[in-house]
Amino acid sequence: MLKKNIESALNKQIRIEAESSQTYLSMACWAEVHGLEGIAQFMYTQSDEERAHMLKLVKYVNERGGHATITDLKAPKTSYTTFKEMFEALYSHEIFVSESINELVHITFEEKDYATHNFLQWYVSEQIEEEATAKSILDKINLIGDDKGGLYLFDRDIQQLTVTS
Ligand code: OFO
Repeated sequence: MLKKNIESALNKQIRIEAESSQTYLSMACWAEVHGLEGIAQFMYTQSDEERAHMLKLVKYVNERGGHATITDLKAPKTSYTTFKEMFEALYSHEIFVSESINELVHITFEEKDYATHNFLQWYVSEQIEEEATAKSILDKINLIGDDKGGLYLFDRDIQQLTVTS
């Protein structure tokens, strides 16, 4: 049985994952209307992954005798000035999510809830991967700068990333 404070911390994370999914969906739309199919596909996939992260938490809370609560969400930003700005937002969002997961892990440790502590290790590893991906994309975008041809090629490259991951 989940303790109340763990249940509410997990519910907070459910909301964060849902908001992440919406944020990446919104980025996908912005990329798509700007003609960058590869980037759009990458963001659609990210959005689906975040929804899967949310569902995994939902199931866990309900299975452990808690109640996963589905709430309204903060509306994501709908447009960006540049692709660089969008990928910076992606990277800082993933850092924010990692901090939130760390905080959650900390609470489970303090409460001696080792089952939840163990469950959350999957998220810890996932965040290492997601931060690394976001950082390497941002590094590439920084190299490209304002070069339109570079962005075109990058859009093709990122499509491979979506297909192979
Ligand atoms: Fe990338 O946020 Fe989920 O875990």
